[in-house]
Amino acid sequence: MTASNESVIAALRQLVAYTKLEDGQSQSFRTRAYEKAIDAIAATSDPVGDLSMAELKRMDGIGDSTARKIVEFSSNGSIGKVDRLKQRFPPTMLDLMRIPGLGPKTVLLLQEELDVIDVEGLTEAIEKQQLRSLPGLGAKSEEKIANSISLLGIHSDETRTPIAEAMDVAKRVMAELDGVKGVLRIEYAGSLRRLSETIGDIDILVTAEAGSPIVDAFIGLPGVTAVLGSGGTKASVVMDDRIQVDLRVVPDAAFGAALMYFTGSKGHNIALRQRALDRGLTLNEYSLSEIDTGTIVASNTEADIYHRLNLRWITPEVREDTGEIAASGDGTLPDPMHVSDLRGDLHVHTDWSGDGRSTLREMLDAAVVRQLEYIAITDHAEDLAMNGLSRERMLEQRDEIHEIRCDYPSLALLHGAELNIGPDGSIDYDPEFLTLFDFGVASIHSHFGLPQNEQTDRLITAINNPAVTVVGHPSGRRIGTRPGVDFDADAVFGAAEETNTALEINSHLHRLDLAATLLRRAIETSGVMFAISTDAHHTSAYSNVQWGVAQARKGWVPKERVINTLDTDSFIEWIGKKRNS
Ligand code: DGT
Ligand code: CA
Ligand code: CA
Ligand code: ZN
Repeated sequence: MTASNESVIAALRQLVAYTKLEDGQSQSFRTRAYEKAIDAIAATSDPVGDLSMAELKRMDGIGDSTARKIVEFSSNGSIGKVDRLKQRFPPTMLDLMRIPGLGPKTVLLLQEELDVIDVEGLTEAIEKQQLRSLPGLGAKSEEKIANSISLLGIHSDETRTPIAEAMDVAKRVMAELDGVKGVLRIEYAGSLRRLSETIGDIDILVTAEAGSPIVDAFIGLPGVTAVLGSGGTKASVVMDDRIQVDLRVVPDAAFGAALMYFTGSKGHNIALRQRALDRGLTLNEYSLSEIDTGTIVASNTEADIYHRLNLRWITPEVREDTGEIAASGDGTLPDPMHVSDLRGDLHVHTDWSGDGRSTLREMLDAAVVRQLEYIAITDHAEDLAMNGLSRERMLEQRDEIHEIRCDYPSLALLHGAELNIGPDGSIDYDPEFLTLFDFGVASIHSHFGLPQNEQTDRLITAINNPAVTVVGHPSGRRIGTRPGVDFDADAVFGAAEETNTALEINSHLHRLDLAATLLRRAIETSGVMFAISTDAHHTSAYSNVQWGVAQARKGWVPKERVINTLDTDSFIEWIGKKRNS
């Protein structure tokens, strides 16, 4: 069986992580080469597991040594270098590298000097004040690391995984299982399907023809590091020493009922079961049926079951037992948004930014393929260290955009920038220079630890700036590694509403920013508008918009509250309200 692209990417990601440890630094020419190859594979639909060395090397972004490793993985299911490095560095050391303030160098030092290889050991070492004596560290870094651990709630018995990582694993498992003989349908369920921020375990549902070797294939997948149990119709494994995956094989006719049951949440299931009982029906993972006669009234699709309970189908993201059943019953649950509702992307980088990886033309070509009607190019402004553009570069980019505009007649092309919100709420450049931009996203990229009142003032100052059309990833959080800034949500929503400044829903799975609870609060208590943006740094990242839209659904955000669902003229008119006031 050919290795799926998802598996190849996962193997290369592991290679990157272990190479960082081997090198003792977070970036090197080797890790950059692997990362370039990951981008290249993410951008192609061709199965790279089928390609020869020579064919791989012909792909843009894949060099000799990476090609060799891909071929090795395709034929052996593992990469020798990774296997060797795993002997030196236990996988728990990768968990340590995820803690803010802990780079590969420090993690190596912890292992060498203190024999610390996991979070538990690290917590102990901090308690004994052992970190401060290590070269390059001090009492201050010790405190900072202790703080990260407690803020993030990471401790030894905490095994939840950030959704971005869990989703990668799930996609990879599904891509592999797709090739197994007799498999009919595959879907992920559980908290992952509900778009929870962190995932306890991944739940995969499969329907298959009789005799399909699905369970055996599952427990033998590349990346399985332990089999926790397996039977005729279910199995549980651990992938990459990191996350549990549960497989359920269900009858095809019961797929809807099973998907609904295993999607949960448990609270949603219990409330629905009560609703069924009230109607003389019983609901379980096999069907909705009559209590008296046992006759099945619905089982094939989720929609059939909801309809039979006098409800419209409820999108998985809101199935948290927080009022969605009543709201669906009385018609107040917003219609779930779809990717096709969006007409533009308002936060897009190119390789003009230090961290952008596709050219302007590549980004625009891909936008046309995605049938976008408008786009704001928002490369980093000058205050962002390393990656930002000087005034001169911004002016050059403005000229380039002006020149190529006529090559993209179907696309309204805005020249914007991603401005940096300083600790006092000020932004890059000066007011006069800022008027050159058609559009501005302003984001927090530093000073995450200020107290709430300062963060609130900071955001409101930026919101009051006429150059700021959208506040990008407003909390600045990175799920599992950095808590967002603490701000008075109602004050910020109010200021944004009043000034016609939109708040971003950032589509990266490691951000999903704003959080769903804040979105829901904003919708209920204010008239603030949102922009669902990809913040793409590569053409392959446009597809992340599916997560931004899912996050909007999870926050009960109706289409009418999202500025990039507007047609081009209405959109330009909307941004003009602030710019021209
Ligand atoms: P997780 O894995 O902690 O992130 O959260 P879930 O929601 O994926 O939970 P999990 O994997 O234990 O179970 C998957 C779904 O199966 C859950 O969302 C609802 C359903 N389920 C599991 N146990 C029960 C139960 O005891 N009663 C009911 N009604 N549903 C259950
Ligand atoms: Ca689960
Ligand atoms: Ca489970
Ligand atoms: Zn950005």
